[in-house]
Parts: sequence; C-alpha cells; structure tokens
Amino acid sequence: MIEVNPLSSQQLMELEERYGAHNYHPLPVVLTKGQGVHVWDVEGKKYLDFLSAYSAVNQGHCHPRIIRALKEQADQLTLTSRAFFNDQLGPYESFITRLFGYDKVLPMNTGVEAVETAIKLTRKWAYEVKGVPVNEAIIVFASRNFHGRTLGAISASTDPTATGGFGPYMPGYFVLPYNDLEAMADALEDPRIAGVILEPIQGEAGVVVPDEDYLPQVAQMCRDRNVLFVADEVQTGIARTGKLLCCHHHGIRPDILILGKALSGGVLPVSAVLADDRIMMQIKPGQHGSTFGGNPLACAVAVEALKVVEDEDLADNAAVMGRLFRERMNALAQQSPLIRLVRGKGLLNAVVINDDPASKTAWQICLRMAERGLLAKPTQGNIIRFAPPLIITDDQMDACCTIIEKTIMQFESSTGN
Ligand code: IF1
Repeated sequence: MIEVNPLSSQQLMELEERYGAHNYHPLPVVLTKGQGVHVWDVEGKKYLDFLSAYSAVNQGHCHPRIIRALKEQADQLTLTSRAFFNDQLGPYESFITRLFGYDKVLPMNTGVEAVETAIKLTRKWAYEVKGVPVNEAIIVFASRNFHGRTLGAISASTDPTATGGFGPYMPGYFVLPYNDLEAMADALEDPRIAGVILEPIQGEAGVVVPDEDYLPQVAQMCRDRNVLFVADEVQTGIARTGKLLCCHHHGIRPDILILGKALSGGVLPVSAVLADDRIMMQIKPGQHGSTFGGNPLACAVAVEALKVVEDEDLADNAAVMGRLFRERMNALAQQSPLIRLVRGKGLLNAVVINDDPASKTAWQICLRMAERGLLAKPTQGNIIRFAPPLIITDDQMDACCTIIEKTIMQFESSTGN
C-alpha cells in the first residue's frame, strides 16, 4: 500500500505554478514514489517510467543497494569540503579510474559542472602543454548539442530557446555541423584548436546517432592534430546505450571523459571528469573545485551505483532490451503512418512522429500513454524519447510496447490520420 498524499495532483501542480519559476513545462503527472522501473502518482496510479529522469536512474528508482549505501554513509559523514581529506574519496577515485581506465578523476556534482570542468581543463592543457598563445584557445562543438544550462554550456548551443536573452556569450568557441567529417577536418586546420567536445549520441537533439565512422574518425583527427577529444557521456554513459560507455561501441577512448546522471543512480548529483595525468595534472591546487564535489556521501553512493551496473549486467540488458524495443517499434512503423522513424542505441531510443514539430501530436500521444500507465516525454516537438531504467525485464518491455502500439493505433483512428 502506498500512502495517499493529503494534497491532490491538481493542488500540487497549482503550488508549483504559483510559487515556482516557470522554467519547465512538465507533463501533468505528480509523482510521489518510485521503485525499479515504476513510479506512482499521488493518487496512487502506477506508471512505467520511460524517461528515467533523462537517464539518471539507469539502475532503477530507489535501488535497494544504492539507497542502503546512501543511508549508511548519511549516518556517518556527509560533507567535509575539500579543505580536509575524507575516507570515501580515495577509494572512490581509485575505483572509478580503474573502471574507466584513466589516471585521474576530478569529482563535481551536476553534469554541466563536469562540462565546465572539461572546458577549463581543455583550455589549461592548450596553454600549458600545446602552447596555444594566451587567451586564444578555441573549443569545437557540434550544432544542436546539449551540454547543460550554464553560460559556458549555452554559449556553445545553437538552440535559440536555450540562448535567447542570456548574452553575451563565452568567446573561444567554434560550432560546426554534427556528423560532418569534412567540416571537422577543416576546423582542425586552425592550430589554436584545443579540443573537440561532442555527445556520442545527441540526446536533446532527438537521439541523433551519428554515422558509424564519425566518432572514430574525429578521435583520429584529434590525435593527428594534437587536439583533445572530449566526450560528453553524461547521458550516454553508464550502460545506457548497451555498453558501459557509448564510445566503447567504437573502440575509442576520449582524452577527457565527462560523466554525470546515472553515476549516482539518480540519488544525488554526482558528476566526474576523467583524464590522464598529462591533462589532469595541469590543474593545480586552488585553480578549480566545488564545495560538494567529492563529498563522502556522493562517493559512497557512486561506488555502489557503479557496482550495481556491473553486477546486474545492465549494459548487456540495455543492448538486448533496446533491440527488442526497436524491433517492435519498427514493426509498428510499418503499420502506422504516424511513425516516421525509429532510432537509437541500447535503451536510448526515439520515435519520430510523422507530423510538424509545432503540431503537438507527440505531446498528445505522451498524454494518452500516461493515461495507459507509461511515462515518456517529447523533445523537439515531434520526437518521443524512450529511455526506461536499464533493469527493465522482457515482460515489462513487452507490456510497454503493447501500450505504445495501442496508443498509436487508437490515436490514428481517433484523429482520422
Ligand atoms: C534539463 C535534455 C536530456 C546532457 C548532456 C550535460 C548535461 C545534460 C549530454 C547537463 C543534461 C538534461 C538536463 C535536463 C534535460 C536533460 C536532457 F533533454 F535537455 F537534453 F537528458 F536529454 N550533458 N541533460 O544531456 O547535466 O547539469 O543537468 O546534470 O531539465 O535541463 P545536468
């Protein structure tokens, strides 16, 4: 039994409307509990969560092992700041660097802070090691990227909603088309280029998967040109795409690796930047940091969250379940003109709805799916992202696909499409 909240969904939404900044437009569902692939709203309705907090709860909601680690550490010590050592940080650092194969890690909190850290590290390396003249370093980004909400991140954005009214922007950036090797080769001619920062799959752009040879070629070009290849795996990392890292699909190892979200299993903000000494050791005491980065609570949680990913073979499950999902959705696309295409890797998938992005069709479909007990959210107007927790079982995936199929077929007949 779950406790019934004294306030209704309607009342709770009104509170947010009245007292919260209007920087989001959520689906009208108010959640109060989560367990595994499921969440419950305050009226007690149960849903399958196909957003997973944008891939932060890869291990499933309130994973018992992660929550136990949280509670045990919470009773012991939560925060010391980095003015002192703590007994959780070293073991965490040694664990995560070995797991991902880097000399060093720099712990931060949110994803965007790790992105900022990677930007600073890239610039520092460019000046200290590569010899780029002071203040002339350039960092390359791809159009339609999403790296977070700070000024450093939105300065690279090509989305007017993300950037509009927030200028002036950070100088020293160059933005080129994603999945365009020629544009990359041209850009890297400039000796002032310090690094290239890319998402291995562009999430917010609508789960845009580049050509098979794009990332390996970019990594090779970067090596040839003495430019750092930086992978933002905040969303694609931690088994989401069917391997521990999306880069592992291509056998490539970024010079700088950015992780966040599922690093804590969605329990608290934990992010990390990994790199080898030749890069990481350019940052000296006092040059970068954060009050909460590397706190003992975060470290204890992150170690357990990563062990769960390993122990439960979540990467393999994501690969298998993802194939199942895309098979079913591709079959549905054969039947329904409402589906334009299905794409993704592992359990990071998108269904592109065959309608104008301004039409609200994807939003309407998501509302109908929610009524049937499946939560997913549209992006870019006409794309629905499907990214369940990686612990999802065969039967649960089957049930979800059935809900999506029914919703799409019913939607079609009700709208005369
Ligand atoms: C929101 C999107 C997903 C990210 C990559 C860094 C960050 C993110 C590749 C920053 C964050 C978010 C933030 C969330 C929505 C979400 C998102 F739709 F906006 F693009 F996941 F797909 N790099 N992604 O995807 O991490 O600072 O938020 O911890 O509400 O803005 P953060």
